[in-house]
Amino acid sequence: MRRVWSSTRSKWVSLCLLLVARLAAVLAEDGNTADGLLNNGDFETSPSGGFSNDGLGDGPVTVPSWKSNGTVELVESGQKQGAMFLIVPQGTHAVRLGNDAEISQGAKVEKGTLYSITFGAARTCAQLESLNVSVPPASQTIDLQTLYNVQGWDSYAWAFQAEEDNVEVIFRNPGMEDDPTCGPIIDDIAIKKLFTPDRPKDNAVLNGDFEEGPWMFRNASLGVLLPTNLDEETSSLPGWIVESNRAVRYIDSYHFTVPGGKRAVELLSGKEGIISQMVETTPNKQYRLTFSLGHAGDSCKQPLAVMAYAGDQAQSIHYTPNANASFQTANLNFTAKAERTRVAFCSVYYNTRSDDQSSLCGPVVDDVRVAVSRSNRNRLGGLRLMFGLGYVLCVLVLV
Ligand SMILES: [Ca+2]
Ligand SMILES: [Ca+2]
Repeated sequence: MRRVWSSTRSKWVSLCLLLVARLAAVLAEDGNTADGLLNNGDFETSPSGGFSNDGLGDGPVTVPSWKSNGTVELVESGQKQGAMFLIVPQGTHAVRLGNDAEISQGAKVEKGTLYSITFGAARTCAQLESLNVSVPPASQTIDLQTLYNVQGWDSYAWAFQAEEDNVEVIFRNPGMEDDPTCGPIIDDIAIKKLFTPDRPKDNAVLNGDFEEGPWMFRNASLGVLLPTNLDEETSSLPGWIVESNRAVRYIDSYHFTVPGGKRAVELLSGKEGIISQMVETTPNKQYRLTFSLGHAGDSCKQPLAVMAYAGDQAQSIHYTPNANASFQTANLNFTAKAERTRVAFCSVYYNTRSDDQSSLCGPVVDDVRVAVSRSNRNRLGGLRLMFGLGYVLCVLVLV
């Protein structure tokens, strides 16, 4: 009896040991920073001495999980600066960066992999406010001048290719204002590992359905702005670049109307917000660009229209409101002139929301496809049929 018990126990012990070993292996393999909020990325963790309510601190404050340098201040919702209420994008706390101040946090990533950082930012009192986000050596300064919505803050995304396994995510205010406390407020900082989807067989467009993109918080309802990014290798929206000086908005189906799947792009600010992609084509072949054109369900004032570009063709297409559908399918035929053809979209108008009269909005684009046009295929099919018939005839004649 005792022997049976002891053998059962030893079996359990070995099973437990195996499980522990497996768990340790899994943890060692995957110690990488998980997708989502960085440690205390929402700045809601209380510092050891508690949140101080007295506004300006003396020198750097301790922000749990972050290293800080310069005038960094934890701000609280309801806090005022002069007559102005400070904006806290999410929850009740956020961080403000004074002149040349920065905060940083280490992240474990995979060398050679593309990541996107999503963060919320609001302006305070500076005239030319901007925010530098970097994962050295990659760095980008994002202009916070344009207010895209009346909430007073926005979410932005920025992507980088990891050059090391351990990187430092840094946010810095590059500004130099007379009032050192005038600087951007940041909040809700998240990271996401990006995948470049495979190019479908019958579509030359990569990520044409926009399903792969930056981190979006499930409870955040403003979408994520994609600022200027000319490098297709490091785009938060794999395959696409934002080639204009203003941003386009990445939207989700939880808070907006999206033609297909869970994600799409809302074009803002007329020709100042352009997304584009270079697609592979065969010169002199005829192609058809097809896409979904719709509204985002955000009370955007009509009319909505896009300018679609494919090679040397350009066409403006108006969205026709239809009670039964939130989008329509549009297309544009073109003949490829080179092995790479530029496909691009921008809004024809400067639209704003009808409820607040000032938040920027615009037409929604989704499910972008570039395929050899049917007439071309039919012609090819016809040629093939002719050759086939000719071959059969030849064989018959010879026999
Ligand atoms: Ca917060
Ligand atoms: Ca989609």
